[in-house]
Amino acid sequence: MKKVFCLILALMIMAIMTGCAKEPEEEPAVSPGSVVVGFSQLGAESSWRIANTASMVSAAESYGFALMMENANQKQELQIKSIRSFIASRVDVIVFSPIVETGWDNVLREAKQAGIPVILMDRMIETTDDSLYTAYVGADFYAEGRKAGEYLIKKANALGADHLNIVEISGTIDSTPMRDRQRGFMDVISGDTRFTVIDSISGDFLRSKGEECMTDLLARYGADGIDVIYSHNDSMTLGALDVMEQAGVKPGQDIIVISVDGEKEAVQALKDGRVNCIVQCTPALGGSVMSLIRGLVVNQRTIPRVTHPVEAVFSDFDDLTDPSVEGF
Ligand code: GYE
Repeated sequence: MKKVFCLILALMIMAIMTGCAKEPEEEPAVSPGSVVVGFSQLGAESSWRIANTASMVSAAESYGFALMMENANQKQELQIKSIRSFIASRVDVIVFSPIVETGWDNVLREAKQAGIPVILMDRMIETTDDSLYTAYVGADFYAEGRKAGEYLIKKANALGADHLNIVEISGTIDSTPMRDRQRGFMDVISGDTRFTVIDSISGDFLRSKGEECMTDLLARYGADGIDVIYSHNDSMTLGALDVMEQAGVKPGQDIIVISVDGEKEAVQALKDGRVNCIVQCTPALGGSVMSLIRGLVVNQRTIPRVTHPVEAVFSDFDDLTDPSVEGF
């Protein structure tokens, strides 16, 4: 009898304790600023990047986290330096958007030794040691590349085209979006003999380089030699549109233009018929990142390893007056 009583008592105490340990999901369990997030942004190369930085700043603010943010101006050395300074400052978590995929193991080992978790935001790294980061939040760039290829097949079918020459204006060499947008696109179109990729040059995700690339391409092949432009982001696309129009070429009609991102100016160009397809890539990743940080640092929970946002495709096959066709 005594034993049964003790057991019931123990169970009651456990129930009370677990009840107390549970925290409501939505309530911040910390005082404002007591969680410090070190964030290394890679640069300010595009409208996408600027919107992404703004998303991180406003999400950190609404979660009550202190954000130590540094911008690396497109230089990997500066990102490594920032990460080292976050380690020295003993931040609670490090978030960074790696400019390229390789070369991070040493600095991430230092973060691991210091017991500071790392969340990759937007881009991935290539490493043999998966314990060097806790989670990745960002787009599925391979899927984006595939969507671009699938659009092109649909377009070629609709036009009844028997052969199309494609030029690719790629993003920053060896970055995840560059590698995977290319791979996804090629995997979809390469078995189809109607398509030839005649050239691929990098515009580093910059509008100014998009202009330069387009100038080179027109000089090399002439407008008649190019049927399709596949550009890895809107900033480069917008630069290329300017150059085409100055040369008397009608983008969207004379040349099929496929782009990625979905910034306002590009979505407008799609509505105006100067772009044919935009594969959406959202820069609004701040909310997901901060929510993971709360789970990991504040509530000490295991967090999902990979989080991909849901993304759409907008194209000239859609009703572009639909209010969901909107840029950031
Ligand atoms: O598409 C481009 C930016 O990594 C998803 O980087 C990002 C890419 C984005 O500069 O505009």
